[in-house]
Amino acid sequence: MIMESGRKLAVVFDAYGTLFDVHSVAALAETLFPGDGPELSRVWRAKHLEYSFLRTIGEQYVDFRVVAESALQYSAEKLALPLTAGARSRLMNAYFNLAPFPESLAVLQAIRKMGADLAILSNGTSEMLRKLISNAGMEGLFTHVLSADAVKKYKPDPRVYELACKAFKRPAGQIIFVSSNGWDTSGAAWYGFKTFWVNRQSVPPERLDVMPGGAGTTLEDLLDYLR
Ligand code: LAC
Repeated sequence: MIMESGRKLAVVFDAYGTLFDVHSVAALAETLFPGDGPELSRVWRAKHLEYSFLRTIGEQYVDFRVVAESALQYSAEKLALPLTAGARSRLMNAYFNLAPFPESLAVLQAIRKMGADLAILSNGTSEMLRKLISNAGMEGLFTHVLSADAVKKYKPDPRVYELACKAFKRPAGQIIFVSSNGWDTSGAAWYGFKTFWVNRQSVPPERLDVMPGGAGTTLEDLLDYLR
């Protein structure tokens, strides 16, 4: 499956939740707010996404770091947690330093070894993505690191997915897009990419008129799909 139309395969990854574990902030959240750590992490992530969708629909773009901070503020208030400036800054710092999933690096290396070109296409800013990549020892693995910040819209706006076509200079049908977020693989499939869904939470498929081309529970399952 590596050579398609005589060209190298292009595999494009979502970042948050797919390569990097957004819930790795839960440990610090639990230290700061015993008993509420996992719930804070869950509400924070959901609100972060909701705000990114709303800001795109309402044409009120601010970058993903700012959206993360406002979503954190809201989530703490919602759960009645006293978020001091110090706690906010520690949680934001944890968000900038999310842990990769245990299999992320090895799977990326294996796909590179198969001869494919890799990219990240994420709502995160370039600066946020650079830090995650460098912390995880993933430098040099990606041909392109693409941020929604370039078009000031968030996925699933088609103008964000278009960044990958422009970068690889090929049509959407010749790109495989990988995400753990069902809404993201749906948006990518609407746009025309081939998609692979890393269904880490074993949730039902989204009912949005499209289905992923392949699915698994960790990135390791992507290796089988590509072979
Ligand atoms: C990303 C988030 C939204 O674009 O998962 O990386």
